[in-house]
Amino acid sequence: MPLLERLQFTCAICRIAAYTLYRRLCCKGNPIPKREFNITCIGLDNSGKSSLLTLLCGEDDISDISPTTGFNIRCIQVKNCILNIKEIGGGEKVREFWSHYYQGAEGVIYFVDSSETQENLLLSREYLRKALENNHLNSLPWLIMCNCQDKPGAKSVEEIQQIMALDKSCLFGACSIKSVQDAREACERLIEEMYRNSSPEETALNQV
Ligand SMILES: Nc1nc2c(ncn2[C@@H]2O[C@H](COP(=O)(O)OP(=O)(O)OP(=O)(O)O)[C@@H](O)[C@H]2O)c(=O)[nH]1
Ligand SMILES: [Mg+2]
Repeated sequence: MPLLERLQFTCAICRIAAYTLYRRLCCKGNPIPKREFNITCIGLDNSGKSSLLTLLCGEDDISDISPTTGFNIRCIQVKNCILNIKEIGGGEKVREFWSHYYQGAEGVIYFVDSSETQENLLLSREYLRKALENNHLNSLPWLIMCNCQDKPGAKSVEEIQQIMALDKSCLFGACSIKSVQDAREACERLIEEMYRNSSPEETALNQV
């Protein structure tokens, strides 16, 4: 083989080797699709559902949020998961329809304004217990979000746990619009629970 051709051949082999090495080191095939979870989010009016979820979506402005009259769908990325959160209004009239929106949920987030009066916390407990008994929700992982921790007189997670006195074991998280990272971390714990609650086939598929 003439020298020039031998040189071209060697260069081609080197290029293929370099490209293969690059693919092995940098490109790990198709990205694994993100796991999605459907979540129902409830809680009395003014407990901060819309505000906190807006902040979790990465938006900064929560100044013009009005009471939710029906429901909103929010998509939030937490870790490598997408949470499709159905946030239902907590006003007196809307509460009666909460159960119409439960089907298809894989997890529940229940918001509490931790600074509320004892009377309103007991009212919140009443709705929480009723929702916990629902057939669509009772076997799912629950996160009780003790929100508004920044407000004066806000009760701690332990105090809210005592007031709620639930039979079911639920996750509890403390947060406020000023500590969104705490809410994110609580959502991460909920994701772990939802993975545990998934069927073995689904879990295996997501570990590929
Ligand atoms: N200080 C303080 N205020 C909050 C917090 N979360 C929400 N708020 C305020 O509480 C009010 C009600 O908040 P929303 O997010 O609309 O409450 P919601 O639970 O969505 O209410 P509904 O849609 O009626 O069910 C707003 O003025 C918020 O700015 C919080 O963590 N700390
Ligand atoms: Mg709302």
